[in-house]
Amino acid sequence: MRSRNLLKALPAAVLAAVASLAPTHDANATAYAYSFDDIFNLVVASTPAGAVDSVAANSQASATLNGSGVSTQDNTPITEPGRASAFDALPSQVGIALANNTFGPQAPGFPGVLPGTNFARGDSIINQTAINPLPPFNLINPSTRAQNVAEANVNGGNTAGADAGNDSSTQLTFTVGAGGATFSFNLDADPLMRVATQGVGESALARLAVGITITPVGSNIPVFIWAPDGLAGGILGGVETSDPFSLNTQISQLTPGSTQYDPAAGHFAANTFVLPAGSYRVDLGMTERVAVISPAAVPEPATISLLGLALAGLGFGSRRKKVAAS
Ligand SMILES: [Ca+2]
Ligand SMILES: [Ca+2]
Repeated sequence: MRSRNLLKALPAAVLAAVASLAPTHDANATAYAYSFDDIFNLVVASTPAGAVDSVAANSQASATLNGSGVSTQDNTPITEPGRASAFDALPSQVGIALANNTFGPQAPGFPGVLPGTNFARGDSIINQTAINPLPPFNLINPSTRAQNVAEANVNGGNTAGADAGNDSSTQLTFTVGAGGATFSFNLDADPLMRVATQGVGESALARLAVGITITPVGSNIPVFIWAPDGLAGGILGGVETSDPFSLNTQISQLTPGSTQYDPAAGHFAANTFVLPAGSYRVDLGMTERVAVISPAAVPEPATISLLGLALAGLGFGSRRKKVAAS
């Protein structure tokens, strides 16, 4: 009895001992992801010129690192007296402390990572709105600029995960008169995404999204959907006139190496078909997301083979002892 218990306990003990002594790969490997988008010169216009009934916006950011998360947002009504027409979430960050609206990548150059550092962060701001900030909320003046960043970096050699994200969204409602109206959207965009991993088993993901929808008030079925994808089409209820590259895409790195998405700034434009009389809501949204994983160190394949031999040896020994005892 005593001998059998000892034998049953041994493989686990051997496993633990060998694992603790085993050389590990990826001990200093790092996974990194960065997603940034800058939407500027955004102008919403209607023909005939109209006014909106209400406007709201939300700038928010969030980040988590190894299960510890934070989030921030700013959705103060634009009609607040004396308030500039900006919505500016404070940075959400874990493991790093950067000034509000630090949008540049923290890893140097491309491909870049930050060895020894674990952090996740998100930040966002809507600088202006496409609607005058005071009644009667006229469209067109001034234009909007919105910037979002999500960035995360985790070091290898331990179990770590991080994700960061942020959203900027603006909703406005307007009433179209008896003659109907056509809306146009013009914007410039300059995104940048980077992902890099150094070790086997690590992963890094970055993605971005930009979308505009128009939905009749009281309905949940949009009559206009536009998500620039760099291709002809990808629009419902209107016509795309400029869509030079995708604003709804992602990059990932699942083997050691790096990938970058860095188109030159481009202009995007589309307009709706004639919208009949009624009340509508416009949603303008942009999102950045990153996720990085650097798994716990694992034994080298060669070590696993040695461990297998050791366990096989133990099994062989136990059988011999049983034979000898019977
Ligand atoms: Ca901010
Ligand atoms: Ca398109």
